[in-house]
Amino acid sequence: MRAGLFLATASLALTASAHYVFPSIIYDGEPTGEWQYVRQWTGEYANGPVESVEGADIRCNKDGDNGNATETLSVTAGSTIEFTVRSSVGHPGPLLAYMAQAPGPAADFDGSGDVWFKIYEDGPNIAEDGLTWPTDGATTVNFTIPSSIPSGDYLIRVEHIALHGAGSEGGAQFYISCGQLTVSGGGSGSPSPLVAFPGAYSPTDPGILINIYWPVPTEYTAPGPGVWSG
Ligand SMILES: *[C@@H]1O[C@H](CO)[C@@H](O)[C@H](O)[C@H]1NC(C)=O
Ligand SMILES: *[C@@H]1O[C@H](CO)[C@@H](O)[C@H](O)[C@H]1NC(C)=O
Ligand SMILES: [Cu+2]
Repeated sequence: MRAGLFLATASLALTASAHYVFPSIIYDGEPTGEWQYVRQWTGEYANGPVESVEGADIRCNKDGDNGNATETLSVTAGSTIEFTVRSSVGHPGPLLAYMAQAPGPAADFDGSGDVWFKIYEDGPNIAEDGLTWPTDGATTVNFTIPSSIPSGDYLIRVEHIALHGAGSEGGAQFYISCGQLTVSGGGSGSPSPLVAFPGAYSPTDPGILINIYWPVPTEYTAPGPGVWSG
């Protein structure tokens, strides 16, 4: 009886501690402050996920539409940007990144409308006991800013989708942060396709409602549009 209670408590603690958040950017090898260039969302201290793809929080997390407490980082097109993970990616699932050009300063942009294009997604390893992803346990993640995007201000949205409980609808967990960037040295590309958040995902997308363990899937398609090739 006592042992059973202890086990139940221990596994609850393990579940909570497996949560994570993306609080800061490392650029050009230089760490920046937590929530300096990344929009601090309400409740971030708990590292918890967004659980609905249909609510406003799927865009930039809870209250992440407001950028006036956040600085905007100068970066160059074609360079690599890294996000820190607090404390590490604790669940299996894909890593995705999107950008959206702001009509004015990034701090003033709420990210609404068909403005988001995908710049990155990773794929799984298919093993005998289920799907695994390369970010398992990662303490930082990184992507390249496409070299041909037009110069200007952007939001960058980093997203890790945890699929350990995704076999039933509503079970996937979305770990999301948005950063503010001023891109220089860009080109004349036309990023596409452009999608809206919410809107880009449905709770029954095959990359969101999926049992990654059994029967072991033979393929995996991440939700959202294809990656813009730049
Ligand atoms: C931040 O932005 C919100 C909404 O745009 C505005 O209502 C608020 O006054 C701003 N706060 C500051 C400190 O500028
Ligand atoms: C960038 O991410 C890849 C995985 O996508 C990883 O292999 C590589 O080590 C990362 N680079 C840095 C500098 O963290
Ligand atoms: Cu978790």
